Amino acid sequence: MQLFQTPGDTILAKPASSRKAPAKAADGAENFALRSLQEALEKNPRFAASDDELLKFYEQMLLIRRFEEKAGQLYGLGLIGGFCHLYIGQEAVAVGLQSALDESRDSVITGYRDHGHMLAYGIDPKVIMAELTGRGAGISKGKGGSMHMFSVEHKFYGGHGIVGAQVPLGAGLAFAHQYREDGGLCMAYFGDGAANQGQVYEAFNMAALWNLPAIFVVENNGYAMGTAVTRGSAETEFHRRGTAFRIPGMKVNGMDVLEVRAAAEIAVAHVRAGKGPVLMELHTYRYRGHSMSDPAKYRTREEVQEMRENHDPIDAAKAELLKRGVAEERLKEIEKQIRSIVNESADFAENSPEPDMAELYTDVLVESY
Ligand SMILES: Cc1ncc(C[n+]2csc(CCOP(=O)(O)OP(=O)(O)O)c2C)c(N)n1
Repeated sequence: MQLFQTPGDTILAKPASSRKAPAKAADGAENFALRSLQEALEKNPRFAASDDELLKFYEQMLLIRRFEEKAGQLYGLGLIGGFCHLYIGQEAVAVGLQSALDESRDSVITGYRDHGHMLAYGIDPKVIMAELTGRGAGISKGKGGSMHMFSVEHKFYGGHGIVGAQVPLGAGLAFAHQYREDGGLCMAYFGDGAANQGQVYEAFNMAALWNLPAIFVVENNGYAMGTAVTRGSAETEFHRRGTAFRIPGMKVNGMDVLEVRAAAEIAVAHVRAGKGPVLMELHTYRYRGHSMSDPAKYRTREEVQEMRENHDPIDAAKAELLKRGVAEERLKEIEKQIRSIVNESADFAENSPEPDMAELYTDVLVESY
């Protein structure tokens, strides 16, 4: 059985440059407009990172990985309640894409699998962990938990538990950037499952019609909870789903942080030039269950193992750094520093008080309307 198009399949097996271009449609010019960004990526499929830049990506991905592992442990200990969706395996997506954004003006919005996007946007791990454990010092004052984190200061607009809701909200954020003429764009992430929601296409239509500065990102991790992409989607090439709205698409290997960054630069340049929205499909994989309560009966252990062993984005970055001659000692030092940042965030969270009772009624709508 063909599982889905990510693991071990064409996109991960071959670099973007060697992928076969589809036949040109009769309306060549229009087809080119929709494929022009993909073609630009195929010409230069990997970002030419300096050693320091690659080290930074490695460090950020490792921070997300270790943070998420710690969150998984705290969940097991009963210190985190409610839902918790881990991002382990998908780190290269948030790190590669957001490294191309300008944190001072660009906004980011995503679904419930949100910790990695916050860490990639420079948000303090302490306030994220405090939120996960329901403490008053948390980024949403301990009242939002894993799925509902938010920081206007960091232009991070959630953290949304309603599948797909972040897409029209993201279009709204993009509209605000355009209206205020602040030069920013909105990056709106959603999953392959969310991509089948009607509201996504209403948002695409408006975004294209109004030429909004939006980058829509499908994180195609192969599954919507326990439903494999091929079981739930008639069109599994998600990057093509903007075609009806004349939104150019890009298909990217989300397990290679340098390809992700190269793709991000192309998309950002397009949007900043006022050419309207872009739709990116990032092929990726989540190693853990959908949430912490996932029986994982829909895939084999071997499939997960194959991805971990042969396509891991952090291992790949590490191998590349070593190949470039970066000393192993330096990588070990980074690993050590990250462990201590993550441990500090867990200690901070565990030692922080729960929200004050008075907080029950703040930031909550209590009147009838
Ligand atoms: C409107 C709505 N419908 C259903 C759900 C239940 N639900 C939560 S996650 C999920 C699957 C989403 O999968 P995908 O978009 O692929 O994202 P992933 O979890 O893989 O990151 C569903 C159906 C929900 N939260 N909201």
